Amino acid sequence: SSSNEFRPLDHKYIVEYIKATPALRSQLGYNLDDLKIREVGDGNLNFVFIVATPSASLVIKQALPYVRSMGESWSMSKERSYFEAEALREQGLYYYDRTMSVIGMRYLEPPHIVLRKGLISGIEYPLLAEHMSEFMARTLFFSSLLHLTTTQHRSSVAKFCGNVEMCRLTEQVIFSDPYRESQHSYWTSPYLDSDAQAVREDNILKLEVAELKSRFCERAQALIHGDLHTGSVMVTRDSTQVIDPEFSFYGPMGFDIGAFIGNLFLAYFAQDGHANHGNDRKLYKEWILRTIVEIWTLFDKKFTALWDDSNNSSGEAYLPEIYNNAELQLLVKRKYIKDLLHDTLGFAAAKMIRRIVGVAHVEDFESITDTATRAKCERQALDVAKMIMKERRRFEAITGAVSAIQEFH
Ligand code: ADP
Ligand code: SR1
Ligand code: MG
Ligand code: MG
Ligand code: MG
Repeated sequence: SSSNEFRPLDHKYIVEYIKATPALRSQLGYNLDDLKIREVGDGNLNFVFIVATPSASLVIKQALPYVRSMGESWSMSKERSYFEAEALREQGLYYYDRTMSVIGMRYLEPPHIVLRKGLISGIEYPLLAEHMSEFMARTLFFSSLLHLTTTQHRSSVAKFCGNVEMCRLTEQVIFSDPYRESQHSYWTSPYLDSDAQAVREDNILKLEVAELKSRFCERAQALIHGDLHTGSVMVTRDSTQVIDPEFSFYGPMGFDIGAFIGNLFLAYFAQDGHANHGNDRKLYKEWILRTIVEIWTLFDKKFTALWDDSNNSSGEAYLPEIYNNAELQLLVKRKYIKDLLHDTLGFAAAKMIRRIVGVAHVEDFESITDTATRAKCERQALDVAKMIMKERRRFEAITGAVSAIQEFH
């Protein structure tokens, strides 16, 4: 079912809307007398309602034609929810109404929390690396030319190529605004005034960010999530669920892996600001770094295993008649993974920089109330990110990059 016209949901209208929508009614059971509704959106873009009866629940997410955190003056196509729904088809989408830009999906019940909040609280997630490496290896491999024919790949690229406004938002806030004067950018002032200026005056950094931007805009390597930071993952000790794929399109794989790892590095650098007398967070910082190494290592293993097992698949990137001996196949795989590591590190660094001197900051730092302490944490993260962006090609393995980061500060 779908509506005839667009209208923003509120606590009252959402009840009418659910009652008039059989797919949502049946999900909730037919007795809708005792509906509890809470708007819980804490992201930058959209409105998210948890809807529950005493025995059933669901989440309703609506995109309005602007960026929530910036207000109505920053317009943004509500068609973003179409791409989110398309990406969610494999992952528990209940319902989609294109006119209303409304998605109905599974409510990830407590004790699920947003990973970023868990990281701020210092909680270890023993299966996080296993689950996230599996998610990334599978989504990226199966949408790439290692699995698809060029015909299949092109038709899938075409399906997502309309997500233009979301890509343009990323181009602006990640690859442009931090490197120029921008009315929207801010940082912990006055502490980081000269650091922000240094970013805008760093020629080598600008050369590197141009290369990353070109990869983001020009390389349709796989169907990526497009906003895979630690606020886009909900977790318990045993469960890891990726949400919020409204930025999805065919782009470089390293953009997703880098988003996730870069945000783990931000969580790492914020820990000193969350330390207190009871807990210096030293062991927790080590856990974060181990998790970063494990994510990459497991990703490499799982991705390579999918590739090894794909002998009879239709992937057309490396035709078996040409890549016809074990030595060459190994060379090709090692090169692919190494290039991907360098992309991943570059995008991770770009994601870190934008969260410190750009428009949308992260709670990891924003929740550090002492400004001098926050600035110190942010400066360390910024300096490391600049180093990683410039030096990324010299790292042969993730362990080298992580060691360099530990030695750098
Ligand atoms: P935005 O696009 O605005 O960032 P998100 O999809 O990230 O919106 O959702 C915002 C918040 O709503 C999340 O941080 C989370 O707290 C909550 N949320 C979103 N989807 C679900 C879900 N399926 N189950 C439970 N909570 C959710
Ligand atoms: C105005 S920038 C808003 C940011 O929030 C989204 O989740 C993306 O990360 C985007 O860059
Ligand atoms: Mg979000
Ligand atoms: Mg979002
Ligand atoms: Mg990010």
